[in-house]
Amino acid sequence: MYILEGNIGSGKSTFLKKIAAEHSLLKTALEPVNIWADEDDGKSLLQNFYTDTKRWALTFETFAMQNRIQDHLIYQQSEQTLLVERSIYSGHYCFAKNSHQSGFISKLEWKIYLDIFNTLVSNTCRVPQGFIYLRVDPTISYERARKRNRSAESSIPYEYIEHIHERHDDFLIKKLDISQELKNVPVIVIDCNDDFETNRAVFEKMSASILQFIEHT
Ligand code: TTP
Ligand code: MG
Repeated sequence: MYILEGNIGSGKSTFLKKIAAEHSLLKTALEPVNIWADEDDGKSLLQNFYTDTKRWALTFETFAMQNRIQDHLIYQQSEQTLLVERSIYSGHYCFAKNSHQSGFISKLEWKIYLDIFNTLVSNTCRVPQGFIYLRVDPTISYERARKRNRSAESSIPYEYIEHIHERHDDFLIKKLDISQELKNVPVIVIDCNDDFETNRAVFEKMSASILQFIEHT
């Protein structure tokens, strides 16, 4: 299993859809964002998170963790090469950690969340074969997320995108505060500032690097 990581709006879903259309042997899985964007009682969990962050951060991060672990357990059984959008690791090291550092999750809530994370993840999940980090300038991911126009995300502040960008760099480039086992997982960093949705040459260059990485790790 290989994991495609990157900020909100960096282009992960766009890349997975394009590569799946061209490489039928490569199995891909999109992030289950629909579950969080489902509108029950008029508001989705994602919308609640962005409009009343302190109230909803722990609920959102815990539910997202549960969803990601459930998927990870299925993916790690697969014998095919799988390319998956986001993971329990970015959910934890980028999003939940950011919610804690930004004060959206209190010290007590963080302790509860960490207890659940450490017990479940260390006992059930195997680290992936590699991480593919689609790295973009936060101003670009902000613009792409706005262009995509997911209704629950209309209130995302630019500052949040900037923080999530820093958390991705901490996790995948600086490898800050992560376990040795995770540090040993190879990471390829792909600069995705240039538009690859419409520019064929840019897409081909990035897919060649990613396919080569998968072949050699
Ligand atoms: P997505 O592929 O939806 O971004 P993502 O999957 O990384 O985001 P999330 O973390 O929320 O899952 O791309 C966001 C938007 O940007 C989409 O409308 C397509 C547009 N886009 C471009 O215009 N040019 C590009 O080169 C890319 C990659 C995306
Ligand atoms: Mg996506």
